[in-house]
Amino acid sequence: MTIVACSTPPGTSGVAVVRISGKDAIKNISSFIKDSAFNEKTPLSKVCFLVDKDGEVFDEAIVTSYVSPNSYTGENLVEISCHGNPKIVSKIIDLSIDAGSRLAEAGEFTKTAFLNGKLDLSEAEAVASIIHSLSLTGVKAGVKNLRGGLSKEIYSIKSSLISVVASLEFDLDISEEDLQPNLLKNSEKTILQTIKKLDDCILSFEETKMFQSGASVVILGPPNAGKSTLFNHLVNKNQSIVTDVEGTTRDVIEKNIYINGLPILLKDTAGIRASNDGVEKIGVERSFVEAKNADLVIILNDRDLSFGDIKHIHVFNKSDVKRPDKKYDISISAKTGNNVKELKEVIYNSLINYKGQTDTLLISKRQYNAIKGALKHVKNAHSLLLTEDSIELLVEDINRSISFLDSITEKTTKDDVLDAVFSSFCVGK
Ligand SMILES: Nc1nc2c(ncn2[C@@H]2O[C@H](COP(=O)(O)OP(=O)(O)O)[C@@H](O)[C@H]2O)c(=O)[nH]1
Ligand SMILES: [Mg+2]
Repeated sequence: MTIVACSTPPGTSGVAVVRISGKDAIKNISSFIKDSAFNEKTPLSKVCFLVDKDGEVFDEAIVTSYVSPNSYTGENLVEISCHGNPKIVSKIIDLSIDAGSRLAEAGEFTKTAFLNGKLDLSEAEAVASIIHSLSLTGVKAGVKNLRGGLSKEIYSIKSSLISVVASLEFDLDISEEDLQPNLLKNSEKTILQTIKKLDDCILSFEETKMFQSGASVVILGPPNAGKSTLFNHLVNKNQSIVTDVEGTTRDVIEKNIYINGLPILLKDTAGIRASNDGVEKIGVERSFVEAKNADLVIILNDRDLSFGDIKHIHVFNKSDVKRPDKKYDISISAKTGNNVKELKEVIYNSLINYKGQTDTLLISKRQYNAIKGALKHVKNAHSLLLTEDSIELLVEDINRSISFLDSITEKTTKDDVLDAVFSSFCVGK
């Protein structure tokens, strides 16, 4: 089946790109390209007139054809770069459909590329990550994986596990009681190295995720601590109302900022205090909900407030007029801006404290879950090895771990996994 979609965002633009992919893609365009010189043997890029059914020219476009298998999708593929008027785009799509194609679903071009073996699953996920990442660091992680970064690392972990299984099984075949003297020791070494590598992958994931989709940072503290003043200073705007009347901020106010390239959704909240005012009370409750879901809480001028598991820093504000009575992580003046630059560093370092022990970058929750599954079974295998209980069970655990690793790169896979991966794409990709 031949599919068609616009690959550029909807609306008016300088140029829009319509893509057509499928066995008949090149035949398909001949119905609306004047004097088409395209054929299914030679790729070609050419300025063409686009004509409607009456033969009237409705646009001049650059048309590029790719011949199977040398295209993004692996099929015959045509890209039409027309003027970015939505009327022109829909005319092209209509004419292509009249000539036998159908509208592509979200991610269908990349899914086709995957099904034709042009990309493995981790590479296809990289495409989504490149498109949607909120920071250049997130984009770079995607590009690395698009070029096979993750797949290579997974293959290398997998092959060392396979070698452990192979040698254990070989020995089992010879004699169950009489294993080679160094075999278990060597296997343990490989297993421990694998555990370390998988642990590193998991540690790096949380932070890669932040570079892709941003971290949420909540400012919390008593009324009048200067939360809104600090918020305004960090977002460089008078966004949040600052007064010396307690209880001014009642709703959560949020804004996107970047610190060292890290996308952050910064949130200003209502001051934490007991209040009889119904609206303010709801505001205070919301402040706590926000804080509980945050990646980092900045607690302003309240050394006694703490948040257990949730990352938090204690910041002393109004250093221009007061000295801290207790030990805070940092002392600032939101009003004069004193030490706010240093506070930004503290925020960044609190969020990103993993200093990258590995190049492997997981970029999706699916990959993360697979690595966790693999890790669980390698750890099981390790405890079985220590007790020297059952080599068969040990081998089984390693095999399970290998299947989890396989699911990351898999060339062909179950439909539900495929749908989960490709539904996050935009139409036209
Ligand atoms: N001297 C001084 N005053 C500040 C500072 N930060 C905030 N304020 C003042 O403290 C009052 C309350 O500030 P606001 O940002 O509304 O506090 P919030 O209730 O925590 O949001 C305002 O009058 C601010 O001008 C600071 O660093 N130094
Ligand atoms: Mg406020």
